[in-house]
Amino acid sequence: MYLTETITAIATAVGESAIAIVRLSGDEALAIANYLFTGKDLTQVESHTIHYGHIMDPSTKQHIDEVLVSVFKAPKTFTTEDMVEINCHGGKMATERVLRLVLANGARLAQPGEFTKRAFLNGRIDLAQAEAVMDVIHAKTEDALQVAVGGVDGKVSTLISDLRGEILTTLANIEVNIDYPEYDDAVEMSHTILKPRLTTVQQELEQILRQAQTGKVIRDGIATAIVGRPNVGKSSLLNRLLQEERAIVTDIAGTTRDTVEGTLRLGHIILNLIDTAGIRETEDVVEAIGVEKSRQMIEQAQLTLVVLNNNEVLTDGDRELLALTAYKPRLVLINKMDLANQLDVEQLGLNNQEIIKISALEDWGLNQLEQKIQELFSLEDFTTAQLEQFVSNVRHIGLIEKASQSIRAALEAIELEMPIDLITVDIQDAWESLGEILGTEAKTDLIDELFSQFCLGK
Ligand SMILES: Nc1nc2c(ncn2[C@@H]2O[C@H](COP(=O)(O)OP(=O)(O)OP(=O)(O)O)[C@@H](O)[C@H]2O)c(=O)[nH]1
Ligand SMILES: [Mg+2]
Repeated sequence: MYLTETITAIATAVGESAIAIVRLSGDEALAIANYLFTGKDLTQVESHTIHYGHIMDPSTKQHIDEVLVSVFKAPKTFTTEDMVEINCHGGKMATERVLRLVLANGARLAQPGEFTKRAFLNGRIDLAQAEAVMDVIHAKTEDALQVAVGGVDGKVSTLISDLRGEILTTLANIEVNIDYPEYDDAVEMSHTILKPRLTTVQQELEQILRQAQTGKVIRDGIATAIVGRPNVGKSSLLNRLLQEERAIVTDIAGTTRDTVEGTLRLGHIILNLIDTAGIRETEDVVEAIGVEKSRQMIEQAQLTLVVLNNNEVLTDGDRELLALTAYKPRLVLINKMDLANQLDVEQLGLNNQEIIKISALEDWGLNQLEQKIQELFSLEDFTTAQLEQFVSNVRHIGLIEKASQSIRAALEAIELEMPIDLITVDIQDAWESLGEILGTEAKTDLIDELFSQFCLGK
């Protein structure tokens, strides 16, 4: 019989806690745990039961910890293998000694994500579900959690599988026609029949992509860069929004050298705020690196907050920043409204909708800013049930876009009345792209890469 290596890891966070769990999975899991356990014979107990006892060092007969051991027998387990979870007292020492004993007696240390990887490789969950496990761990809001849980439950997988099913049926019908052109029963896959079918698939893909925009915002938040010349009050704004003194504020221009980050929750939306170094020409090497980074941030941000100073006249630096951000989602904040007006707003030549007047020092105008941001990223209305079907993972979104392009190419080929077997190639591409989401077509290095991003013990 082929033996799977038994893997182990501490599945709980490092540090002192009430309980810490050492997890084992594999053919030897029960035997190893039983060898170290004083209490019932774990190899004889029912599956899915918990047992009280001690972990004992077999060489010294010393009790290491008082524990509860959960026994899960294959195949109805997370990994589909035999699994044991040893619930130790949460001290770092006791837990590590238990882990060391498990390692010394036949198990090897699991790689990050290896338990979930086994669940995938053993066919209990597909790749999209495995990735959603990680999203559950990382979820920062209730909405994000709901999206992730839907993923683990396989709601997204079902959506994708159903679409693949529709595509496969179409492909199969075409094959029958090509192989048995004289076979009358096979649906004639003429252009006229293919077109409405593929159009439906295309509409479904587009609907998924539309909702994915919302899903992605809920899952990852919006990368929001705060930019402006030195001393206009960027860091003051960040601190106000986060309601804590996150960034250093002084009246010295060039205070912020590196980016400072923080998350702000606005209703369904999470803003990942990034305060940047004030942009200007500078001889200072450290500051210059910061300035370069700020420029990159403008590139990467999904939303830019350009901060201007009401108490100064408009400069070339301001104009440059406004030009740099003109074609991206942005809001222009005129700060220091509590001071005398020097800035000529008319000179900006901007739409009033884009401009918000604030005072970071006296804390006003920020409600209006928050309102504007919510309008800008107004999320489609959705129910909790829909939330669970939202695709939110960038890898999945990319593959759905690819599938959508292939179907569009097929539809164009139909318009051009190309031969059906050529159209088939595009339809097959779409089927394969969707398969990559579920992992049916995934390559080994992609799988290794994805699971390496997991936590230890998951
Ligand atoms: N009067 C007034 N002063 C402000 C306001 N916002 C910020 N300041 C002051 O402006 C100075 C610069 O503020 P910062 O928040 O450090 O400015 P910054 O844009 O982050 O500056 P750099 O990091 O150097 O680019 C500090 O003395 C702040 O107290 C405001 O709304 N009104
Ligand atoms: Mg600053």
